[in-house]
Amino acid sequence: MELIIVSGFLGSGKTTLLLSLAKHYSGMGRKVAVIENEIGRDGIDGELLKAEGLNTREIYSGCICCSLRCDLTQTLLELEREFAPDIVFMEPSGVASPNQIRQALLGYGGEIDRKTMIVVADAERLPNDRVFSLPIVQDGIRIADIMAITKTDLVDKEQVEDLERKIADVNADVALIRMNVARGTGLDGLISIIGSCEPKETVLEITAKPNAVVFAATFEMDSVDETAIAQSLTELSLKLDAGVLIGHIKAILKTKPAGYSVFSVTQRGQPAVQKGRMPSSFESCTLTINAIVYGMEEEFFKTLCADHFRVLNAEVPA
Ligand SMILES: Nc1nc2c(ncn2[C@@H]2O[C@H](COP(=O)(O)OP(=O)(O)OP(=O)(O)O)[C@@H](O)[C@H]2O)c(=O)[nH]1
Ligand SMILES: [Mg+2]
Repeated sequence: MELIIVSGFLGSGKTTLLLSLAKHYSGMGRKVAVIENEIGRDGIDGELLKAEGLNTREIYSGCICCSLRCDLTQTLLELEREFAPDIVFMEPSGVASPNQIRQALLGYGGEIDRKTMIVVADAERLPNDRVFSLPIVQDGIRIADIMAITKTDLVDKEQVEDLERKIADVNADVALIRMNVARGTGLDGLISIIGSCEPKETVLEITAKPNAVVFAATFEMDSVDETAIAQSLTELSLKLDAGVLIGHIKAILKTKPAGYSVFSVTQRGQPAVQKGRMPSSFESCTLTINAIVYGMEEEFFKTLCADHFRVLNAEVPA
């Protein structure tokens, strides 16, 4: 069994990339499974990947190392026993350091032939010094086997080159690949690097401490207005002080019978990026929101979010 970890800063494009890779390998006849490590009780990325037909397990241990280790090893063992995949993709939550994931896998008793650590680097936000210097980002660069530089379509070439230089200053050995994941640019190159690279087993002594704050909630929706939801996520980003660093403000609308739409805001004031397929009619619908930021007091952020989303014609859970 091969394990491919797709790690990286919040909102950098991990799930989008993982989905493309998983579809590629299952299209080649490989048996693929996914482990999603999410924040909050109701997953967003896991729901999306399941809706896309992938065999997906979710773990909600956040980034507390010992519970993450137990849940991760148990889920891997279960997958091995019940499904015997050729490849397991794992997406750690954007607040779990990739170093912690590697530590959590030390001493795993099952059979993993190869562990590749891909760290996703968002060309739009990573050059920002405040993001680049976060311990979690520095850890990722230092232990990555491959860095996939995403969102190269949103910035000019100089910014990408600049980011590549900054990354090389921290880790000169890491393999770099430029990507526009939405379009599939760079995917073949990445697959070829995955096939040829020799993964390392480095574990750093210092593990980045997460200091992000999280608001996670699921609402039952009486009616659905996708435009209002998209606008609401952008408006929330604008209520945050300029000093607050947005990790990812995201949401999934999920209907019964099957259908979904996902929304994503990664910058202050950004119009939400929306993807998915909502059916024309449905029996019921839930909205799961997951907002993670750096630089705010937790209770204040949670209250701000709960008050903000109350207007969405939704039943706010206690
Ligand atoms: N333009 C562009 N958008 C991208 C690219 N890769 C990802 N995105 C967008 O970036 C947003 C965040 O992508 P996700 O895949 O959800 O990011 P993530 O790292 O899984 O986010 P978390 O799990 O919340 O940390 C989505 O709106 C994606 O469509 C890219 O290469 N180009
Ligand atoms: Mg994700």
